Amino acid sequence: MLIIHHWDTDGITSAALTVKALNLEDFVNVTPPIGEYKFDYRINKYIEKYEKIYVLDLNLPQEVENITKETIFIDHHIQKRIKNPNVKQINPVLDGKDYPSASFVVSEYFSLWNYLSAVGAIGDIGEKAFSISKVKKLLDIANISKKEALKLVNLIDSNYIVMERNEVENAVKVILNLEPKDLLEYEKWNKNLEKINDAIEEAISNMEIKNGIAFIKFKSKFNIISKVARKVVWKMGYDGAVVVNEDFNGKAQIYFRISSNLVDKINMTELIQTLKNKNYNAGGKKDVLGCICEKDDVDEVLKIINSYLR
Ligand SMILES: [Mn+2]
Repeated sequence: MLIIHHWDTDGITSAALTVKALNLEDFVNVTPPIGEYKFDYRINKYIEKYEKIYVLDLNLPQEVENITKETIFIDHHIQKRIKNPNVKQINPVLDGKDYPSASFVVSEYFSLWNYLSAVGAIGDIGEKAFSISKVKKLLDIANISKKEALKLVNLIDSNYIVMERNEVENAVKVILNLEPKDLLEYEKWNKNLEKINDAIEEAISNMEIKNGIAFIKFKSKFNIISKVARKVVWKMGYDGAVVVNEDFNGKAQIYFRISSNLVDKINMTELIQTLKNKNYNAGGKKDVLGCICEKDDVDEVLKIINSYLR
């Protein structure tokens, strides 16, 4: 049996819950290349070797449409129905229900609820998850405070933020083998958090402010750009942040976040569409834009963003 899961806390806790529910002594779990929503050559090679596949918290219905192995596909993203009869798609969102996380869907499917079900939900929707009574109850039973639960999410997510695919995969075993209190002290993950915080601080130290908007340029192999922008807008109170990671493992990352006072003044949806029309890999929502591009294209993308700031 093979488990393929998302690289974030929800994906990792969903995988651990599945292993526990099926009482697997021996299991193999893999995650797609971090940041790329597709099955790569390595994952496809693994699929060939196994008879039964679980796909967890990955909004990739197209990747299993031609799969020939028995597949259980568990998710909570809005997605199309999978037509392949080899695939059993468990997604309550398809029936109009709302689920905070794949961990909740997995727990319901196997009737196995524990603190990992809650941690997955906190990973996906943040502090909002504390208003779900089941989350509160599961944390109480395990004697975990809200603060500790948030720290657990940061620790588990740290593996993908530092871009270590092997460690993301290894995290499933770690959380199955250690008690929550030991996870909070787990040295490697705590070291990750230190490295991540240092990289964020260094990025923010190179900040220029124009008309209330922060402009930041930095170079880091870590996937911290959204954290940098959130910190500048949500914690430091700037109206917006235009952040560029000039060397993200060979590519450039651009991120533009605006505060709620600017949402009515800057048409982010149109800006995202403008970039997409020019064939840039861009996406986002009404308050945030993310784009990954070649280093040579940074100036043009910034020019387009700046035209919306006037
Ligand atoms: Mn999820």
